[in-house]
Amino acid sequence: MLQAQKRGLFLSVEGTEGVGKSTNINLIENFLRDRSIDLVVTREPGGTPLAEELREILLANRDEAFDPTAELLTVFAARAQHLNTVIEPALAAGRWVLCDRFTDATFAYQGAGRRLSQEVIAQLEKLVQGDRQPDKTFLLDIDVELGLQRARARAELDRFEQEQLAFFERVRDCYQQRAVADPQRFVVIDAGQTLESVQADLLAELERLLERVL
Ligand code: Z5A
Repeated sequence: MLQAQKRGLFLSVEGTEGVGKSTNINLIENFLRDRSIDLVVTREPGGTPLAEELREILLANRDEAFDPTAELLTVFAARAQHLNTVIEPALAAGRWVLCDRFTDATFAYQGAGRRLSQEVIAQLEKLVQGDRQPDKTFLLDIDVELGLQRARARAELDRFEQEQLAFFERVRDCYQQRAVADPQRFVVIDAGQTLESVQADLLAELERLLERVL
């Protein structure tokens, strides 16, 4: 159940590479601020100085291979810091939180992508988050090759973006499965459309959300 009056609402945005997350998070932020919603915009991995340092470690290209379990634990270490010092206090103060990625990304990238156990990830999720979940998750869904073309045209590739197509296909499948399994939380947006159409869909979903919670 959405409970905007008592606590803030926790929104997350997810998707594979080149899906247009940053572009569309700006749109969501502007939309909510225009309606005078007290909002914290943040991201994972990151969102605090310490967690941002862990993000740099996670994304950096280096010669030494990053052990997948070490990667998983680093993601959750950053999340614990972020959740306990930024997200939970904001929600408790009645503020809304708009987070660029959250634990769905861990199930998708470390679970499906790196082939780590979804069960182990669920145990870490419980340890770090208890029952805390985003109230709404906007999944921007795109054909993997199209997304990679967009990401490659944009900037130098980080450690994740250098993975092979099959890795991102697994990541996308996992996101889609999670959305099917939890249709109340997920809103799936076709991000392969023109930016205007993507944004029109997003705005329509946001209007619907606000009608329900305000
Ligand atoms: N990661 C993980 O492994 N496990 C975890 O638990 C978490 C994260 C939380 C960093 O994430 C990495 O962390 C991520 C997974 C891992 N892997 N990677 N890489 P990130 O979210 O910070 O990085 P990102 O995926 O690159 O997100 P981004 O910066 O928001 O990029 P984007 O989705 O591609 O968005 P964009 O920059 O707005 O759009 C890309 C380009 O496409 C840009 O030039 C736009 O102008 C263009 N664009 C956007 N929409 C359209 C449409 N509709 N048509 C045409 N062109 C468009």
